[in-house]
Amino acid sequence: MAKTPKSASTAKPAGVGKSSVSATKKNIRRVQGRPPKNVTPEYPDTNTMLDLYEQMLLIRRFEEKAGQLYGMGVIGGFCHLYIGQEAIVVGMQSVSKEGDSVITSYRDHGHMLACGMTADGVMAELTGRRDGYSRGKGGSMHMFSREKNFFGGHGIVAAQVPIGLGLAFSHQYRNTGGVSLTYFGDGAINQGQVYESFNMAALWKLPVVFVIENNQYGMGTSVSRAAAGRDLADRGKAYGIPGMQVDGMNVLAVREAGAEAMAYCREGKGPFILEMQTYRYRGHSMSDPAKYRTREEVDAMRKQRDPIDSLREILVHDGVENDKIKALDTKVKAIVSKASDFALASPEPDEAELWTDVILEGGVS
Ligand SMILES: Cc1ncc(C[n+]2csc(CCOP(=O)(O)OP(=O)(O)O)c2C)c(N)n1
Ligand SMILES: [Mg+2]
Repeated sequence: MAKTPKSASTAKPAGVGKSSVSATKKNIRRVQGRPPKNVTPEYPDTNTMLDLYEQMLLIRRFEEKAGQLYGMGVIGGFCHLYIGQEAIVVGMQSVSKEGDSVITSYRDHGHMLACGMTADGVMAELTGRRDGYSRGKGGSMHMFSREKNFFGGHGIVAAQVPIGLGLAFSHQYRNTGGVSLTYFGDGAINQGQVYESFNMAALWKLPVVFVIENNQYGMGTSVSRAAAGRDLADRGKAYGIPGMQVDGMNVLAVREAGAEAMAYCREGKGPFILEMQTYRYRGHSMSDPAKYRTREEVDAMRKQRDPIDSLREILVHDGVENDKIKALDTKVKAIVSKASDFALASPEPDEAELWTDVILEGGVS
């Protein structure tokens, strides 16, 4: 089991508030099923924690920049920010293996960066430029990378769930040993296709982790007004799929739960559900003024539960020098600033490209 970080048992650093920053069983509630033994990652060493910190910060700063560019009219169309939810994809990727596949909704920039897609390429796509991942023709919701096993980027709520199931089938059929990490929201969980996918995944014991990112809202509707039965981790019970409810604002808890879930899948036992309890700080999309909740609610989350601040406090408490942390802040700022410059210097697609890459001819290799 993960070692409890010192900061959890001593006086809490300012800003951590009531939430525990350690990955203890308090942060994870098991719904059903026994985990395989010895799969929990060790309490990470300092370098691993610095890496987690850097990755979460990269997503945060990248998204802030995207929000800024959107406000300036440089990014158009849809743009859904992931700010507040960074611990989920960073924690999951940190315990995934080469060859695992990832698929998600339209709130996808964080997933791309965590999969190793470049900030330059993602920002160029957001700004509709030729050097973007979809050559400037896809935008925020439509980027893919075969090389990094990232399968989008899907604008239709829950549409990615049966596709994620298909990716799991492919892992099993081709015997790759990989797992399909299929992310979707609390708004998607009530869709019929999700349960058809649960059924088939359980029946065929497909290696898929269904990651529910429960950020408490589907557009302007709170989960309490939309979902009967609040524990979304339970939703696989009828199919015998084990589930866990996880503190999704705590990257260490996410790692621990993710490692268990993925090990379960790799042992050929079938699917696993993780309900990540999280929060999005921004509106649903850039055009949402978010009037359906109070400023106090958002501020309380930011102050007491922020995944990046919490990890920074653990690092400081564990004796990491402030300069080392500041150097990462500077490094991340430079990556994002370079990405923005790169995007703005890239030309828009040529008119002649209007009909290219619309339909893929010759199949996927
Ligand atoms: C099938 C379908 N119905 C409705 C919409 C409109 N819509 C876009 S996002 C969204 C809310 C989804 O919320 P959730 O699954 O919680 O994801 P989050 O935005 O919170 O990440 C809705 C209803 C859509 N895109 N597709
Ligand atoms: Mg939601």
